[in-house]
Amino acid sequence: MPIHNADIAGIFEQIADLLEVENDNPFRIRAYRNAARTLRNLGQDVGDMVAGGKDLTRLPGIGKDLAAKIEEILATGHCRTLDKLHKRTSPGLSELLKIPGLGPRRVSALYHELDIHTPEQLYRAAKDGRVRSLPGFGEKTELRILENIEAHIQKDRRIKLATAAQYARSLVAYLQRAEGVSQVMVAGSYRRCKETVGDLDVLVCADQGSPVMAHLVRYDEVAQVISQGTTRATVILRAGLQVDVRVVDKQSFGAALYYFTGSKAHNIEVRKLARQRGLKINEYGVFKGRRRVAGDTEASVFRAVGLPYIPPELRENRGEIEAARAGMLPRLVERADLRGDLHAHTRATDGHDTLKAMALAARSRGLEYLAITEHSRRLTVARGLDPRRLLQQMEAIDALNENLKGITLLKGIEVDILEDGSLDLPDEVLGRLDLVIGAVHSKFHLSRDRQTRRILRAMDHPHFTLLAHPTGRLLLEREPYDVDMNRIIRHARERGCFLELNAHPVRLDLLDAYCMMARDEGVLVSINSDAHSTMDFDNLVYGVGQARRGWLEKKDVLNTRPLSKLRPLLKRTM
Ligand code: DGT
Ligand code: CA
Ligand code: CA
Repeated sequence: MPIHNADIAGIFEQIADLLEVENDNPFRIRAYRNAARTLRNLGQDVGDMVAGGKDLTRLPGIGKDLAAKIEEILATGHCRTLDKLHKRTSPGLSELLKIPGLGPRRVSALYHELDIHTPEQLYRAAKDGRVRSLPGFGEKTELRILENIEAHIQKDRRIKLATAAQYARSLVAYLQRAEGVSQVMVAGSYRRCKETVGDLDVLVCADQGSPVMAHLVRYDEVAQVISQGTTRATVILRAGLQVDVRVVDKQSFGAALYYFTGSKAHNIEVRKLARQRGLKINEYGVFKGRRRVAGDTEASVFRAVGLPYIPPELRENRGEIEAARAGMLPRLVERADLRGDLHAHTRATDGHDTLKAMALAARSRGLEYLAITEHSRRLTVARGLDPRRLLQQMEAIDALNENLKGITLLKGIEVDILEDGSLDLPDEVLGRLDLVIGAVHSKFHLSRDRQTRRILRAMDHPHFTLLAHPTGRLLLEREPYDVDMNRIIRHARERGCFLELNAHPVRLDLLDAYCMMARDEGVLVSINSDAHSTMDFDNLVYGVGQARRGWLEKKDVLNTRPLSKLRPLLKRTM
């Protein structure tokens, strides 16, 4: 892993925060913060500078001591000063600093005045009303702290879908090897493709439960067995993920799969339907009196209650049951429907692979076009392109397209939307591209109205094609910025531009509810990988899962079009 300026800046900021919590010398603290700022604004990688023998002390705010620390971090990935601080302070303090609304100054007050070291202690103190009396806090702050800690603790218990998938795949493969097992499926929120999952609900089809349970608890990754019976067990994996495993026989497998896929709200509604027909549904089957009428497959369960099959991603009781009864279920988009990808980076900025490697990787994933959309100059941490470097890349793409077979590279940019809604590159450059993706990468905390108007203004730009990761949220890390998505979507329709559904597992942004809103307004959504390496094209499947949760069909997705149909859509007429 290369170490970027932002990584080093992050380490310096952590040092400054912890020193501030300890009430250390203010000048020392400020020195670390200044150095961090210098690094974040630097136009080139300090790693390259050091490799090229450049003198770091000529950078603003970097003296001998900090230059040595930068070199230490570049060489070892660590900074001993931070390691020492971590050893000296309780690990809870770093946790506290991560809670939104708690800067180092507040954490310091909590630590010194109330002896609070962890989020849990703070939670109790806030509940007891002990926090409001501290200078600089007050009742409102206390309440906000409570909410933020609740969210923070909650977040820690859920994990991202793509992370869960890694554990799920190996566990399924392992369980399949147990004696007498014919099928293993993961149900629950995982199967519904929710962006985060609380635990894994695994169903195993076998006649005998005990051998499966014995096999399960011998799994290398199992850290703790919470409970173990003959047909069900709950274990915790080393990664901290809880897994519920149930063994069912063939005739109940479909009913169990249906029941444990949920969601609970969906199940409850369908159970009502069954009751109206004099039927009873449970995890063993569908019953009329004591007679089983369905349950070996999920389809048989739906049939018994008079419904067509409803895909798992729709089972949230958000209108899918009514739609199913009316024969109006959407035909959800599938991964195989994607013909191209409109957002990718290369080594020219913060990607890891060359143009050609990215093109070949996209082709090997069945794509027929790939837009190269590097960051623009404003994003210095990513070594964003200025006009000169962008024009160079455009030439390289033209040359490569001459020789590539089976895939076409499109010329694009992921241009920063500046605070006033203008774009970070001149019109005459943008006008020469096949598409322009606009992205917000700064000033996340503008008021709702200003943030919304900033984006609307960017869309007014004649060359604007596509709004990248529309809410800016990072799953479990950063809340979405406050925007009026309804207005943005209506504006996109008026201006003839599109919204991205960024498929990166940390983003999955557009959110499912906004996918529906876009569909209702007739605004096409582009499911993009935002690939920074050749492997990232595999993430498209998570974007498709999210789109399916948002009820999108093939026709609602921009990049299901073949290139010939796409090109005219990218040409803005308004
Ligand atoms: P998660 O784990 O929080 O991401 O969400 P789920 O949906 O996987 O929830 P979980 O693991 O508690 O339960 C798995 C499924 O089991 C749930 O989606 C539906 C079913 N289920 C659980 N409890 C009940 C219940 O009380 N009634 C009904 N009808 N179904 C339930
Ligand atoms: Ca679950
Ligand atoms: Ca569960």
